[in-house]
Amino acid sequence: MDQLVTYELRDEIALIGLNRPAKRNAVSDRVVEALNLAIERAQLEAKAAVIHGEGTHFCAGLDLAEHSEKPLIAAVQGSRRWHRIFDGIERGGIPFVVALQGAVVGGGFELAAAAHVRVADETAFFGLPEGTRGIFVGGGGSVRIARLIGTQRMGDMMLTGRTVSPVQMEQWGGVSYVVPAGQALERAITLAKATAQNAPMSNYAIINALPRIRDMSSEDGLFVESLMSALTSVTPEATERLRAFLEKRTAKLAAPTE
Ligand code: 1HE
Repeated sequence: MDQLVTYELRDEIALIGLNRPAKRNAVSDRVVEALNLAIERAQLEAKAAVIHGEGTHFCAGLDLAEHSEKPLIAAVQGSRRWHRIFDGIERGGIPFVVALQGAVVGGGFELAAAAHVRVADETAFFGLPEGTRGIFVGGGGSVRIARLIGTQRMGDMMLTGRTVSPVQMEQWGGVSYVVPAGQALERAITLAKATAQNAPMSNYAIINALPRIRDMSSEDGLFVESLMSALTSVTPEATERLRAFLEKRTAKLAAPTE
């Protein structure tokens, strides 16, 4: 049987592909478990990861055929399972970049929101049709998507069932890069490689401290920031990288080209 989620380790970057294109990569229980295995494997052996979708759509969200059969308690437990698995992306040990094309819908958008960097191509469209389907988000969207684009915009998408273009989504803060059709995966890999060059402790701090500090009071956040700042500074990687800059052995920053 075909793998529901593909996995390839390429130059220390894990490429994780949703691979159910005939069902527009709809996320069934088996897909979410396969995704979990791929995420755990990536955390062990890769320096960064890219999540992408096979076919013309990134992900049509929750598998509605499977979901419609579920009793109440199984639906709650299923949602909590998505939460734990997506938390392993957002607060794991390595950066995740997501490459988006076609439908980025419902649970597909929630998955994308758990990644650290989002790249969409011009064919991408975003939707939260939960209102029209008689359900609610269950993959962490009410926390992550609401914080990315704002509760009002998320509520608008859920209530009206509208779809949003990648350019609009970039203006709203839901994606960071919009690229020509067919180029999202390539750009996502390039960005993942860039993140993989960082000191591991810096990446760990960025991934784990930032979302926690967001949930703290300003005073607690600043205190935790000072500890993370000091901790990262005393690592051998920081000592070497700072010295390399001062001795002009490393590249300077340059103004953006686009
Ligand atoms: C599916 C699903 C799905 C497609 N679950 N089977 N998500 C949605 O409400 C989105 C529903 N899907 C769509 O609106 C469209 O399928 C798409 C815009 C994504 C793609 O359209 P298209 O014309 O390319 O494909 P299609 O012909 O609609 O679908 C191809 C097949 O995939 C078809 O099955 P077939 O057996 O008739 O070939 C569809 O039934 C199937 N398919 N999407 C199951 N989602 C953790 S809570 C999160 C809550 C949500 O995610 S709500 C959003 C659910």
